[in-house]
Amino acid sequence: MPMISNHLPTAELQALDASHHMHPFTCNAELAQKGARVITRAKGVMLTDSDGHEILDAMAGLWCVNIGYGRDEMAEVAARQMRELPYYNTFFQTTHLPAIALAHKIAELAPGALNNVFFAGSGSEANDTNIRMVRHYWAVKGQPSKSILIGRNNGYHGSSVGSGSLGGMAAMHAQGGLPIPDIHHINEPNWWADGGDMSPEEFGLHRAQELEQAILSLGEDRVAAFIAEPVQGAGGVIVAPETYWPEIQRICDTYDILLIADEVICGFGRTGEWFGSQTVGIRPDIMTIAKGLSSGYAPIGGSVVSDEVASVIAKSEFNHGYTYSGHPVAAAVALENLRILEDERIIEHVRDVAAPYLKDKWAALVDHPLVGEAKIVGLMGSIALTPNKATRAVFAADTGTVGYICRERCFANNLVMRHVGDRMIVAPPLVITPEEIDVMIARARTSLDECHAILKERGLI
Ligand code: PXG
Repeated sequence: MPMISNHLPTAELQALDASHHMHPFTCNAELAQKGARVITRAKGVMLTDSDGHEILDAMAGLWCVNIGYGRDEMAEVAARQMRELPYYNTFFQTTHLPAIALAHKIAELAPGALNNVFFAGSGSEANDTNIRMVRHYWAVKGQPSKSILIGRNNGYHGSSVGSGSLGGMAAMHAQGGLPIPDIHHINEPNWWADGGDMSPEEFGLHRAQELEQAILSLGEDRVAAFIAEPVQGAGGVIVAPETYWPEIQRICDTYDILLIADEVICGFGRTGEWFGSQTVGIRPDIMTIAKGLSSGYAPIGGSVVSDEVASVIAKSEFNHGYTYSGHPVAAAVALENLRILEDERIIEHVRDVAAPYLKDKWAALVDHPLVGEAKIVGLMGSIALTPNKATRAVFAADTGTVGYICRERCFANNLVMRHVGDRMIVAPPLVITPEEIDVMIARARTSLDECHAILKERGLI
């Protein structure tokens, strides 16, 4: 095997990568032709690649590096924990300090009666836990027929068979036999795409009431839970109209349906509160957490469970768990991350400084000829690209063609801004400063201009 190091030329690293590494959510044959961009180091909000480019990471990795890159304290805590106790399980009547302390801390931070944590290695695993836990909860309560979970089209809850089924990504359901039985989906509250002539408020109510219709048609005695992201992330940063969440909460209360808030993206400060549920004003029975829990420095996720649900689950053995549930190194790293978020008042920074500063500049992007709407909550934002703002038209080219062109311009301008279809999205590290926000917006505007010129040149607009 060759010595693989940063000192190899980029083309060689790319060839080695293409020869053995299968990338997730990627057409690997196409990538092999092009070569993956090799990221070698990172600090704060900036990535460095193998050619020495400095790239502003407006996606915080995959929406996870909340405290920013390159924090030495995190490395030190990981090394210390590896020396002291690199691994032990929590299955057979044992526990360890990092798991005890982290569960305690999460219970302190989580709202209401969400005082119990079941650890997993990722958001997908945690949502798989949730499927089994809510079904088991109703079974223990003598209502085993309550086994259906309702999710939303275009929602994202992970990529395993269970969590991918909860999600409503058509492209994922098309591969590998998803969804599993007893998962149902309702439509998402995406006013820009689907609102037609309704006002956003009318539309929000209308889409929330789809949950009530689904419960009534499936049968109240068949539905276990509803799962949704407080702000839909991977679906394109879709912010529900204000009427939506109060109605969802009412419906869950009325029909005794558990509410699962998937906080994998929204949790740990992204929306300007500790949890997105606080921002949108809901009282979930379970929250899914991952990503920002450790700021991506170690893989860890979990389900934060209400006292009521946990007390029912506690009555008998729940035959479920992962080798790495509560992994001591990951838990210690997560605890240090929470300490940094708290001590450095990073959530206050989002709420009082970064989000208000970005909000105006983000909203101003609608002045650009390609931008139809600009939505933002805390530090997660999206813009809808359109050939005609007034009619909220879509491009004649296949969905995502224009978004991809724009994303490629961003990349060329040293900005990581993603596209979901023809929406462009950002979710930078929470520590981003106003000066860095200026750089982000300037690069985004340049990229939008270049994209606009390309669309004209190719007759796509
Ligand atoms: N829930 C939500 C809301 C997520 O965003 C998961 C669960 C699954 O977490 P894990 O740790 O199993 O990946 C996610 C993950 C994208 C993208 O392209 C988003 C995610 C993952 C990969 C890609 O935006 N979100």
